[in-house]
Amino acid sequence: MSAAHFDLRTRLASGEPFLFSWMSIPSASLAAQVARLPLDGVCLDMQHGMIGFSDAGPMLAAINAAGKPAMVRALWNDAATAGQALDAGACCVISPMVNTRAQAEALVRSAKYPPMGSRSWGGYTALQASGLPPADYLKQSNQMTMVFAMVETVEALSNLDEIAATPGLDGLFVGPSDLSITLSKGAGIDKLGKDTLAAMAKVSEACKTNGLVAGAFGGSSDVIKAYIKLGYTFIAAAVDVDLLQSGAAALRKSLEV
Ligand code: 3PY
Ligand code: MG
Repeated sequence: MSAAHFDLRTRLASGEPFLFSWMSIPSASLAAQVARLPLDGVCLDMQHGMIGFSDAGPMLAAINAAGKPAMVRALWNDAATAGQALDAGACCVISPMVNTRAQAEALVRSAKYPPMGSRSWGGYTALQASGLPPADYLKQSNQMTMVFAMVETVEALSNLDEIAATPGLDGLFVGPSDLSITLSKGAGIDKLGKDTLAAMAKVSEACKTNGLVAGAFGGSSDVIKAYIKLGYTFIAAAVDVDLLQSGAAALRKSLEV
């Protein structure tokens, strides 16, 4: 593995919680700053953030230049997005709304080179950043990059064992907001609700059984602590806009007399 590439797989294999920031604002300058926060990596949210692909390229470069792992939450589980994010220098793709084994298999196909999948060749940026000759990059890339399927619906829960056993998948990533919305049939969002936590315990167990990394969107310290207790280690800790808001609120409060 080249020195230029952050070895996320080995870091996650340690089992130590990996807490990363989650960006919604499309700015390479801000990404460079966020990468230097005391968190373990940066994920660009291309689903609900305002980040398009032409924003993501320079943002991924800025994060990689800071020596932090750069990740992408894709817009959707389509055939193109995972390969495109990996080509642009992400070391990990998190794909939303993976509800069936067939969708999980399609995700692996788009993110992994043969024989594991059918990712198309052409990772100009990632190849250059890896510092590897093309033949070595081809051989090592499936190992150097990781792919997570988001489990965030009742349908995905009902197919959990088949999804978790998908060859080539590296982890599951729970979206607790969508999960609690579908569990409650739209009644509300409850990231620490009894049903949400019970479902998340099952996902964590399925990860253990299948040698996958258990990931989830946290967002606040009480939620992060609860998910770590359930065995989750790959956790989105905070969103850029929330960090700005909470920093300003804390400053304002500290100035109250
Ligand atoms: C969810 O909680 O549904 C997510 O997708 C996290 O952003
Ligand atoms: Mg979601």
